[in-house]
Amino acid sequence: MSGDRAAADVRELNATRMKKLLRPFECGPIQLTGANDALYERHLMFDNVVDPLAVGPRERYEAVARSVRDILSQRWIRTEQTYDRENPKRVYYLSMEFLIGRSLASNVANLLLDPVMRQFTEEKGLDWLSLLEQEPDAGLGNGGLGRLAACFIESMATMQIPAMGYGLRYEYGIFRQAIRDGWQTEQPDNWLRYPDPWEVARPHEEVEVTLGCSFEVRGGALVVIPGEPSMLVGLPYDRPVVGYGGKTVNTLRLWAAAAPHSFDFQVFSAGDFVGALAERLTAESLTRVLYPDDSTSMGHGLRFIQEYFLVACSLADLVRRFRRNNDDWGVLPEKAAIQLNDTHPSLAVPELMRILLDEGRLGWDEAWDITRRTLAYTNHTLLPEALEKWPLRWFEVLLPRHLEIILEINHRLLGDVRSRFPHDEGRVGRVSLIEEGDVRKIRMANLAIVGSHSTNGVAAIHSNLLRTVTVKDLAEVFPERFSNKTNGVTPRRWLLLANPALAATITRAIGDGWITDLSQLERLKPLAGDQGFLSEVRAAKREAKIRFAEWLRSTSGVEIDPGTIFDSQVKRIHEYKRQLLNGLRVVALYNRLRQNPDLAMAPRTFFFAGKAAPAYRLAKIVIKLLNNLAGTIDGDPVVRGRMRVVFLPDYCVSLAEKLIPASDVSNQISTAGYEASGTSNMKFMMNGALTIGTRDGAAIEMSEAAGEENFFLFGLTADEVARSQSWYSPQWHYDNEPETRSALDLIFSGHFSRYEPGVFEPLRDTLLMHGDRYRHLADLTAYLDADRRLLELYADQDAWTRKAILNIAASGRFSSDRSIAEYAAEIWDAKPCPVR
Ligand code: 26W
Repeated sequence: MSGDRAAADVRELNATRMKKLLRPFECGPIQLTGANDALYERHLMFDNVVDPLAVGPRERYEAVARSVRDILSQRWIRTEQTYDRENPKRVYYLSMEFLIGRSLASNVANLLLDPVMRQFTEEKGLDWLSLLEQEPDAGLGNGGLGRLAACFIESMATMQIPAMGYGLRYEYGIFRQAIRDGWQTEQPDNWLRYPDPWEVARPHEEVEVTLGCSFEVRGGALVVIPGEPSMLVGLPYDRPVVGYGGKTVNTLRLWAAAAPHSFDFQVFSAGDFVGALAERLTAESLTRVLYPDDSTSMGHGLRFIQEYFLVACSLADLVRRFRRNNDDWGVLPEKAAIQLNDTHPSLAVPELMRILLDEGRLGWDEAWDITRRTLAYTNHTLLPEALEKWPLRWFEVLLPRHLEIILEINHRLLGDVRSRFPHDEGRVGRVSLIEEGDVRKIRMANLAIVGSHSTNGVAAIHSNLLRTVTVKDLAEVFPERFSNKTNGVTPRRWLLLANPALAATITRAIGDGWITDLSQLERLKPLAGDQGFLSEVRAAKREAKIRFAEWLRSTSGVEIDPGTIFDSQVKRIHEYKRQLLNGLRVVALYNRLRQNPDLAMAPRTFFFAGKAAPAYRLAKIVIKLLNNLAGTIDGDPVVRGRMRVVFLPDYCVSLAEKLIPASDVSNQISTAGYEASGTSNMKFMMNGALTIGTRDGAAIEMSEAAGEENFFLFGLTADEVARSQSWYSPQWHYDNEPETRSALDLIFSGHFSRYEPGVFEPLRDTLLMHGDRYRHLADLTAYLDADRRLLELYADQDAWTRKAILNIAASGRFSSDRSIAEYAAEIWDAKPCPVR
């Protein structure tokens, strides 16, 4: 059989498998028996030991959540029993972040309990929406990578794949952002202050983790005591992951660090009882807080230990489960697929080797073969400063055995490369797991690629750049390992739950099959010409906008007009995402209105939301600028009613769920080649927003799916950006483009910072003085041009809505069910295991 033929067969097989995985299943409602009747009252009274009439809203939320958990617990147990009995290949998704947000509404919806809940809350006189607001977001992630993990585990449960998420139970999630005088301030996110009804501690499944040294946290800094091996305990806390239809309830297992029970108080017989207890606190401090950096690897020792802790706990746990049902180590790759969410858990490579070599007593070659066939790696960023590299010295102190293994892997790798690419020492240096220099470092991406059978990027352009630029030399050594898996988002949370009006409109038109088979949205395409459907979709958007305006008014007092265009950019604040470019657009439009108050321009509300890493100075100045734009423009009578700028503080999953359905315009304006995929772009598209953006990340595939004529694309391509070093001159744009110049002049004249002279000077420096790596000014004119086209279209409401419908209809590919079907068929070889 020819190679082409074989590849075609594999593709066909994968396609059939994927069809099976995606097949919608029949799912009847959960039976509510008499036993469930009084669940709520019982929880209210016995959990709180209080007169049910005297409880507050938090207790009511907890009692409702616990009742829902009671209802799903049988399915949860049954799910694990089924897996245990049938011993299928399991998928383990290892991630330092799971940005899951709230659970009550999504669990109720996925259990198909909505009608029951409606009746129940009515009977009890409860207000469902305010009940939901009682639940804090589980903000166990920074941004896209963490939210992707949350969408993926939901899809895997819906598709009945025997999967488990492994992460850390941070006591404090991503900080809460408040804006003071326009500046970001950070507050601790104490999301576990009250007992969390969704988590179940599993003390009998705790695991032990050994480190090559002891450590303490003093004044927030890590103090390592070398040469004194120490032990930590990982306590699992399980959270249910309810699949749509409620048939499968998988588990998200989060590890909390603790000191061992056998903690040696004898050592402190000198009488330092209090000191000994303080040490216990040190162990617990390991999972205290999520590192709030996305896209810079800051090299904190505590983060390094966190990463090892996640890996050690999760592998010990899954290996223990594997050994219960299998006594041959050799079948591990047939029973477990471990997906590494970025390099953060890539210590899994030496850890699995250590287990197989030292505990399994296997030889190197067999251990290596098993390790590689079990592990797979997903890359989420090309930014060089985000690629993790840990000092070799840290391995010497903390993980000496792992270092030994890594050095042996490297020795064999370099030997191989030398024999396959003779006289190419440059390549040898670049593929090496070790970066030489003053401080020798381990390149975690190289380790993950070499130690696994699969490396994927998260959108077509990203996977190509990864393979042909970022890790080119390694990709030429192992070309067959590289593939693309374009991201997706769960339509249950991001359409069904977040946008009830549009979801109902869609269901009326094409039935509800789309909920588990989003490709069915294609059937909306012909309806883009149907006047009745057009007005229904328009009404749904209007409803979402009113709902959002109402929520904003009641929670913050800010009044916005649902009659204006809602134009949003929501995501982490980062130079490459170019919120600053959007700010320049806003200033340019503001200038147009100031110069010509009679200008016909549809009134617009510009929304911004997003957090900056606390140490990212420039990103914080961008937040300050956006807030000052809001303040000045709001106070300017000339533009009143024509444009507003609103910075929504504390961007989180729950805010996204409210704003995205209400948005008309989605800004996806990263410097081309920098945004690996983006996922909010997909959520906006599903919710009928039109995208104005650059040809970057998954937006490229989105525009291909919808047709470029239904997108507002502009700006440099990734190729052009890559080759722009030679010609890019910010000063040229300033000198030759009147709108660019007047926008910059207005900002640096102090118009938006009357009492804060010089606050924005650092922005002038990055935009004009230092060659601006992110090419803001190269794209501003094109952005304004695309914006003009967008406003023209908006003037024709039917034409606008038609394009919105064509976008919705083309968004089916961007369901995380499709992504997961691809991972399952092409990386994991995992199949559904229906719960019986
Ligand atoms: C070590 C510090 C650190 C922490 C997080 C470095 C890098 C990260 C992530 C890789 C950043 C991230 O969230 N990347 C985003 O991943 C999404 C899911 O694949 C993509 O959609 C986004 O484009 C990408 O920026």
